[in-house]
Amino acid sequence: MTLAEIINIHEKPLLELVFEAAKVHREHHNPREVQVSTLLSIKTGGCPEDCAYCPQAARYHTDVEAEAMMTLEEVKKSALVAKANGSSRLCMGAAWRNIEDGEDFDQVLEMVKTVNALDMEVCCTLGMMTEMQAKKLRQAGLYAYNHNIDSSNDFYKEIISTRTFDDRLKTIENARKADLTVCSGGIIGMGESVEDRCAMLLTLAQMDPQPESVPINGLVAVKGTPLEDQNQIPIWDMIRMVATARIVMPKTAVRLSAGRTAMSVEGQALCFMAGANSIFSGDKLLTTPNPSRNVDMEMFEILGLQPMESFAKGDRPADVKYVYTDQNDESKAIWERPKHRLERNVEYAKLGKKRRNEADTLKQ
Ligand code: SAM
Ligand code: DTB
Ligand code: SF4
Repeated sequence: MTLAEIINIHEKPLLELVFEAAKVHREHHNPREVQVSTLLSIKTGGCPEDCAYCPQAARYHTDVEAEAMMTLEEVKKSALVAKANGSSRLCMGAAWRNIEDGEDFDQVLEMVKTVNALDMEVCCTLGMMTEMQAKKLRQAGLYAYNHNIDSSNDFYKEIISTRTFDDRLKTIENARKADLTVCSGGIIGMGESVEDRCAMLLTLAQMDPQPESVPINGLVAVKGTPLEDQNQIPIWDMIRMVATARIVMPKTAVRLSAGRTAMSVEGQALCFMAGANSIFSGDKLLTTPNPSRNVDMEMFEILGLQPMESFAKGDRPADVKYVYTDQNDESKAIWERPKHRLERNVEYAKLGKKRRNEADTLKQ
């Protein structure tokens, strides 16, 4: 597969593209079933990275405050609610650059065990991860690891400077070495070109094996981030992206992810037609709004869709043979720490501070 081939697919007349994607979808999936995941932010805000889209980056002045990690009890309660509401997967997110061994990680391992025991698929998105950390998560019962490549290798440098595209690929490799399923996708609407979008799909499609799930996020432009003024992407862009992902990754679960509050039911219907077969459910993503469960259930009813059972695509993680401890950890990672160097973000952070100072003065 080449970039030119993917661009060719992406640029087909829209209805031909949707029709072709719908055919591929029906060959590999039950078109009535949609996998439903619930997101849970177990550690919100205060992140040291400079991802230009992210409301949780400490350096931007958004409404998100840094919070302490959730307790095991809180996680269990949220998981039970998610399960009762028809979610087959709980995805726990932390605003970390990478996993650090220690108390917090041990607590996450307990969370994973607890949710796995509820017969739910457990997914985590905790930033960069070593092979040993991945194996410990797997041993605790983790089913999937989410780590997005976010955009093309080229455009990545425009939105994040505190880590590299290759760092992202390395973590995905580590998840694979631990026998975890991989969830990796990206965001559209950050100012990238069609070529960047297709290059992102090419990187994902060339992974061997291809990711089991690929989230396609429409940028949620959050006030206080450098991307706050980005225009909402037209629904047609989302449909094209979903359809192209479906054609180049026929077996993957293509997840219609962030940005659904701005999409009509008709728009989402075309995305499902074009091969989307997963969503995030619940009125909150990690920190931003998402359609409520009732709104989504009404949409499912209208479209004749139903939520998928847990582990429909694979076995529940069985007990693994080995016990991974720090003693047998030969893979301690020293992640590269490129300097923060995105001029636009530096300027923006300054502007944010100025704005905050102005607001503070007004309050006095
Ligand atoms: N800190 C970890 C990391 O970066 O991998 C995990 C959490 S991070 C919030 C997970 C993903 O959420 C990001 O990779 C990005 O694709 C997505 N995301 C974050 N902010 C977003 C926004 N404003 N709009 C759309 N997607 C967003
Ligand atoms: C993914 O691709 N999208 C989800 C999940 N994986 C972790 C996160 C979307 C976050 C949107 C912004 C927020 O709510 O903070
Ligand atoms: Fe941190 Fe992840 Fe947000 Fe980047 S996307 S600022 S790494 S929480």
